[in-house]
Formats: sequence, structure tokens, C-alpha cells
Amino acid sequence: MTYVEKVLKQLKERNPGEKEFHQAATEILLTLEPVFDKHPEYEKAALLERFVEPERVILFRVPWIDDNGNVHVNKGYRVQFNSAIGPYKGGLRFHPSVNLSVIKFLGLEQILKNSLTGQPIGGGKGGSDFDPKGKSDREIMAFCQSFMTELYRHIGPDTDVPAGDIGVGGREIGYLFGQYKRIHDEHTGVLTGRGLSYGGSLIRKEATGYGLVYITEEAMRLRGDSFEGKTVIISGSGNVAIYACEKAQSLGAKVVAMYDSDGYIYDKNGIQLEVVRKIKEEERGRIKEYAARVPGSVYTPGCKGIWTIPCDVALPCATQNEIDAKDAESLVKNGVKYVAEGANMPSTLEAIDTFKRAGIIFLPAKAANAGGVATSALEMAQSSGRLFWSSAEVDQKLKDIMIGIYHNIDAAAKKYGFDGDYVMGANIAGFEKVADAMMAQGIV
Ligand code: NDP
Ligand code: 2IT
Repeated sequence: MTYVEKVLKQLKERNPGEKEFHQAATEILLTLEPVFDKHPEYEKAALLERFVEPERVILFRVPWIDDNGNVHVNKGYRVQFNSAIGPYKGGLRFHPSVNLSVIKFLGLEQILKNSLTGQPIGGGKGGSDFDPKGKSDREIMAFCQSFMTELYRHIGPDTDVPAGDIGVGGREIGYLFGQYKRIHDEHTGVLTGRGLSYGGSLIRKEATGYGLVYITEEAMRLRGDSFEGKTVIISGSGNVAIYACEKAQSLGAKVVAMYDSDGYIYDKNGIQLEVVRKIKEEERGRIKEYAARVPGSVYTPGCKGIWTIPCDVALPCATQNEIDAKDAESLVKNGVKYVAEGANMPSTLEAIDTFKRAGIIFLPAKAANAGGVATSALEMAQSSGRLFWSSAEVDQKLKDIMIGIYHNIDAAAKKYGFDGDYVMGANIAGFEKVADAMMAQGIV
């Protein structure tokens, strides 16, 4: 058994039942074998055992009162995974499916993603099993205030800087920030994704979706290809999906399908994004409304069918494991050429295998969706420097970062003899920097 296999086995034994965490760790660790072959000193320093164990896990109670006076209790989480290269950084997810395994998988991914951005940010993630769907603004505020009343003591602009993720957008960040400031009496860059009137950065809202398209565009450009005239499928209809759609359309692509957790819309004429934005951003409604408003479009209940629609490019932008082996086979059979992950771990291990075997250009989440956190780091830089950069400036930096990530993961894959394997490339390139920083800092 190799060192990597031994650590992976231990991880599964010591964290029983954490299936999402096991999945992310399996995907990452098994690609790192060549790095450990090259660096026997890492094993002596128990580097991998330390890497897979969070520096700190915070679990807390979040009590809140609904509009009818009923008291509810949710679970709150913050996993401060790795601070070797900078303060813990990563989003907060509010979704009923959240548990420790989900937060740990997201945190582990985040370490390597943040490393790939080239910026000084460590990895963390948090959230709650609270379901924001159908709640009033007052209920959301009450929940966010209660969540921050515990979280505030564990975070800070040089310690841990949370942001949004599923179920946490501009509204939630506003309420969380307001409560932090009230308790801590400091107006600092302790959260990113803040509103533009109170310290946020231009382009942060758009960054993950735009970045996803920028890195895919670079992969296309190097193959003499482009988004022009491509048929694209985007799953989800939240923050990442909407801005991926906007950027892909602006480059001449035809986005024909999107979904939410109830079902998907297919519009052969190309999705009218302003209708989606009105339903999702303004009305907080359901995607099925789209079919009622746009003649010629079709709504189908259930999500799975979306992957049977023929496309050139698939951009999964909803959630983990939304593409399984069968979905991947449908995509391949229908001629998909590029798959780039906007969501975190949207493809199962078997789906990734299917894409690899078929020779699809596959850009994994930690590289492809790094534009969001990269722009969060730009927001942190602006906060620290009391600066406010223009949209054009932030957008250009984001684009440069995404193109840089593509070349970095491509080079790492080539260096170890796995040309075109961007899963290997992203894991290795991300890990090398973290490993170097951990080795330099001793046994901590
Ligand atoms: P949002 O909450 O804005 O949107 C999430 C979308 O995904 C919604 O359309 C939602 O549908 C759908 N969705 C969520 N859970 C499920 C599910 N179990 N099954 C089917 N559909 C589901 O979140 P974001 O757009 O911010 O995040 C989307 C993905 O991108 C996540 O994986 C997140 O971790 C990742 N990501 C986000 C970044 C960011 O900056 N926001 C940065 C990098 C990655 P419904 O409304 O019905 O729940
Ligand atoms: O998964 C992610 O990278 C995010 N949700 C964004 C994290 C951040 O700190 O901006």
C-alpha cells in the first residue's frame, strides 16, 4: 500500500459515514501519488495526515424565531481547514442538505482552489442546515443574526473571511455583516460579497460565472475554438449559473437549458436571461415560471433530463453529484466537447472517469470556479487598502487569474506526464504550494 493509499484508508476509518468528504479526498489524494514519489520527505513530516485534518472545526446551535412565534434550532458549522498560505477563506452554505461531511468536502476543495488563485488565502467553509426557501426577509434576518452571534468570535479580516455559497447571496451577507459590525464594532473586510455601498467589490457577484466562462474560453482558444455558435447547457439558475449564462451568451453561445431543484427549462431559441433573472433574483420564484412566460420553451419536472439534451458545452452550476455516470454517458453520446464545473464536485468519480475516457476537455471545479473566491481576495485587497477599483479593472484581473490558472494546471499535468488531465493538473498545482508552505512552517 502506498503512503497516499494508507492515509486515505485512515481518513475513511477515522471519519466514518462522511461520504462527500471521502469522495473529495479520494479524488484529490489519488492524483497526488507522483508528488509524494518525488518528495519522500513529505511522508516523514506526516504532511498528508495533517493536510486532511482540519485545523479547527466549530459546531454551534442557531436558535431563531419564525413569523408565527415558533422557535427553531438549526446546526451551524465553520470548518477552518488550512491556513498555511493565508487566512481561512471560503463560503457559507445554507441548505437543508448541509452536514459536517458536506462542509468538510467543500473545505478540502477550497484549500487547493484558493491556492490555485495565486492569492494569499487559506481554506475554510461553513454553513447551516437552515432552508432559506419560502422564508420571509425578517426570518432570514433573524436567522443570520443568530448565526453571526456565535460565528463572530471565530472570524476576522486576518483570521477567517467567509462569503456566500448556495442559499447565501447579497441579502444574507448584508444581514450577517450588519450583526458582525454591531457586536464587534469594526467595519472591516470580514466577509466578502458585500454590497457595493458598504465595502463590496464590483464584479464579485458575477465573478464565479464569468470566471468559469473565461477559463473555458482559454481552453477553447488554444484549440482554435470559441463559444461562438456553441450550444450550452447550464444546470442551476442561481448566482453562478446566471452569470455563466450572461458571459457565454455575450461570447455568441446559445444557452438552451437551465434548472432549479424542481425541474428544467428547455428553450431551443436560446434562454432569455432577463426572464430568468426576474424570476430568480427579483421574485425568488421557481424556474417553471419561465415556460409560462416564454412561448416555445418547455418545462420538465425533475432535473436529470437536462443531461440528455445535445450540447457542445456543459456547465454544471448547481450542486454536488448532479452528474452521475449515466448522465456523463448521455452527454458524451450526444457529442459534448467541453465540461467545466461551476458547482463544487458536480461530477461523481464515475462521471469524471467517463469524461476522461471519452477524451472530453474536462475542467474541474477547483480550477474552473475559482473566479469567485479569487475576486473575494480582490475584495479583501481593496478593503485593506481602502480602495475601490473599477469594474473594468476587477474584470481584467479576474480574466488574467483564470487564464493563469488554466496555464498553471496545464503545465502541472504535463510536468508529471499526464498531458490534458486537468484533474491531475489542478490537484497537483494547488497542492504543491500548500505543501511547500506547510513544510516551511514546521510541524503545526
Ligand atoms: P445559489 O443558491 O445562488 O443557486 C443554487 C442553484 O442550484 C439553484 O438554482 C438551486 O435550485 C440549485 N440547486 C441547489 N441544490 C440543488 C439540488 N440539490 N438539486 C438540484 N438543484 C439544486 O448558489 P450558487 O449559484 O452560489 O452556487 C452554485 C454552486 O456553485 C454550488 O456548488 C457552490 O458551491 C458553487 N460555487 C459558488 C460560488 C459563488 O461565488 N457563489 C463560487 C464557487 C463555487 P433551488 O433554488 O431549487 O434550490
Ligand atoms: O466555493 C467557493 O469558492 C465559494 N463559494 C466562494 C468563496 C469565497 O470566499 O468567495
